Amino acid sequence: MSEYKNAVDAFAAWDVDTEAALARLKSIPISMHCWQGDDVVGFEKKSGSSGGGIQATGNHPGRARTPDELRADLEFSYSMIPGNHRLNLHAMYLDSDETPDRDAIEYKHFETWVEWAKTQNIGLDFNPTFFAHAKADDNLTLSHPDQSIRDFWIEHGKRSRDIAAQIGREMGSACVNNIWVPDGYKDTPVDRLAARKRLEASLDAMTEPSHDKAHLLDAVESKLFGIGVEACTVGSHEFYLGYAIRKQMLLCLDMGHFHPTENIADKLSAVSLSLDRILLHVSRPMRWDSDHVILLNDDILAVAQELVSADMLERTSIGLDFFDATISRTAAWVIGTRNMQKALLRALLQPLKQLKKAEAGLDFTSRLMITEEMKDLPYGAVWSEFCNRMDVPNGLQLIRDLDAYQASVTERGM
Ligand code: RNT
Ligand code: ZN
Repeated sequence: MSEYKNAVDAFAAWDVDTEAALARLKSIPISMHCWQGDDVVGFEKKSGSSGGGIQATGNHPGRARTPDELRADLEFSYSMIPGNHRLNLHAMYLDSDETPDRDAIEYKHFETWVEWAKTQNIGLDFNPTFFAHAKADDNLTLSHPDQSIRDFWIEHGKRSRDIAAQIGREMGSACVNNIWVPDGYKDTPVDRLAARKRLEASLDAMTEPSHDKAHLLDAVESKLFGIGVEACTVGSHEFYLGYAIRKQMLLCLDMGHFHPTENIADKLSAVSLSLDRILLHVSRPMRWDSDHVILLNDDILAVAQELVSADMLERTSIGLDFFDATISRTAAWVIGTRNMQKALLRALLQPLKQLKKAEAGLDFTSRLMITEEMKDLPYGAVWSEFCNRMDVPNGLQLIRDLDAYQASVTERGM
C-alpha cells in the first residue's frame, strides 16, 4: 500500500490522478481471441492447418483439443487478468455434435459458448471463418471468379452475422462480427479491379440483411499481404477504408497488416474523422504478419496513447490477434492481455493537459522533457495496486500460477 501511496503522490505532482486512471482502466474490456488457445485449429472435427496465409508455429504441450479444454484454459486465463473482458470466437470453434459445413452453421452450434460466457460475466464477439477449408484452398473466397464458390462463402457470412446478432441479443451487449478474407494472389494479377468488384458485390450481398446495431456491429479487416498472397490482397486497406466509410461499418486495423515500418497508432485519429467505431487487432508482427504475443513495447504504447489522447476509447473495440504455439498458450493470453492493459494504464497516467498545451504552443522542448521524465514514474506500483484490488496475482506469484497451470495441462496429447 505504501508503494502505491508514494506513486499517487509522484503522479499528483504532475497533476495526474491515479485513481481516475484505475477507474477508467477497470471499465475497458479487451476482446481476447479464442484462437491463441489451440493454434487456430478450431473444433470442426477435421484435420488441417489454418491456411489463408496465417500460421501458428510450434508444438508446446497443452494445446486445447476440445471446447471444454479451451473453456477451462480461458477461465484460468481470465482469472489472471484484472477486470471483465470479452471472448472473440471464430466460426470454426462451434461446439456441437453436429458437423455442419460452413454454409450450414446456426446459432445452436454456439449456444454452449453463450451459456458459458454468461456464467463467466464476459462479453462475446464473433468472426466468420473464411480459411482452413477446401473451398478456400486457392486463397479466394468472396472474390472467387466462380459464382458458386462466392455463394458458398456469402451464405457462411450471412449465417455468421445472424449468429453474431443473436449472441449480441442474448448477451445484452453488441457482438462485433469481424470479416476477414484471405483473398489475394501470389503473383501479380492483371485484373485487380475485377477481383475487388467481386469482393465488393459479395460483401454487399452478405451484409444486406439489416440487424439492430445494439446486437450486431459489422467490421471489415484489411491486410497488406500474407504467405501465398504476396502480390496482391483484394481486401487492402484502401478497399476496406472506403467500404467501411460508405457502409458505416467498423474498420478493423490489425497491427500486423501494414508495411513493417507503419504503426496503426498514426492511423487512428485519421480514420476516426470518417468512422463512428473502430476495431483493433492488437498484434506484434516480426518481419511479417507473424502474430507474436504483444509486448509492452513502443508500438503498443503508441496505440494506447493515441486512443487516450484522441479520446477514442469509447468508440474503439480492442481485440487481440496473436498466436504463439512455442510457449504456454495460457501464459501467452495472460501476458498479452495484461500488456494491453498496462499500455492503457500508462496512457491514462499521462499529464495530457500539459503535453497538449506545450504542443499547441510549439514548445516542443517541454513536450519532450515531460514525456521523457514521465518514464521514471512508478507505473509498476499503480499496476500492482490494480491487480491487488482486482484480486489477481502479480509478479512472482503470477509466474508461479502460470507455471502451475501449464504443468497441469502438459499431459494433454497433441
Ligand atoms: C489474419 C487476420 C485475422 C486472423 C483471425 C484468425 O491475417 O489477422 O484477423 O488472424 O481472424
Ligand atoms: Zn487480425
